Amino acid sequence: MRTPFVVGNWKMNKTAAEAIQFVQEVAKGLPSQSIVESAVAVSPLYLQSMVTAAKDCPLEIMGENIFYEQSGAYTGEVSPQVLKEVGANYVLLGHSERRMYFHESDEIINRKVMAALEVGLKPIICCDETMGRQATGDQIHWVVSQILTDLRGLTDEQMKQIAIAYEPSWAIGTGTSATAEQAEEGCYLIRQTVADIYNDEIANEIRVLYGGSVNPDNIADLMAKRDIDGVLVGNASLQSDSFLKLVNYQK
Ligand code: G2H
Repeated sequence: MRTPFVVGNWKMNKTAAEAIQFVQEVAKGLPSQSIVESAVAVSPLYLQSMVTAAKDCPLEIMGENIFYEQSGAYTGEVSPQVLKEVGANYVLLGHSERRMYFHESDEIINRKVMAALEVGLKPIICCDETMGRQATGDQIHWVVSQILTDLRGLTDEQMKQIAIAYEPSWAIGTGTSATAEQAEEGCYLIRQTVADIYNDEIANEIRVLYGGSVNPDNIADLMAKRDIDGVLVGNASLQSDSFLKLVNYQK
């Protein structure tokens, strides 16, 4: 039984004051015994303050990115061990915006996955897909080749610490989500790839998320699909009332 996972991704939005206000509002509306796990990926500048503000509520505050070394002469980078030290348990890796604007390759993402696991941070690895690949049949090659490299060298035990998010680039921030069927197809492909590389036990245990214009109106249809265990949400995670609706999608 995989625990449903609703993950917000704020990207480079919100001030420090707005971030604390969000936690206070969400803490009032988040059930303490929810069967849905919730997290929000935020700027490292105020992550620690948010962790402190969220100490009595089950909301996980997580990172949006890390570097692949723990410390050293890497000006401006975020250390995995420090992110863990200040209270993050999860980190997003390989988001399509990291791939597009910062030229992150799958080799780099793989090094980041290893660095996260080394300090007990659980990675949510994003796998993107550009427009048209589903229609041309190139989707399988595209998704599988990312997964093969991103997961290179991970042991069975390490695999149980990760989640993978399927995020078609054409659905990101556009307001046009993939249909539930398209999203299921991508998530199923990822799970099958994990089964092929590892085994059915790991493939059945690992959480696969869908991301791309998820909102309170379409989340229930997406979450009803067999291979979609969670969602990664940008715009609709920014406001506390919308985020709470996402977490309470079953009601
Ligand atoms: C995809 C998603 C969050 P949005 O990037 O990762 O953003 O929900 O705004 O499409």
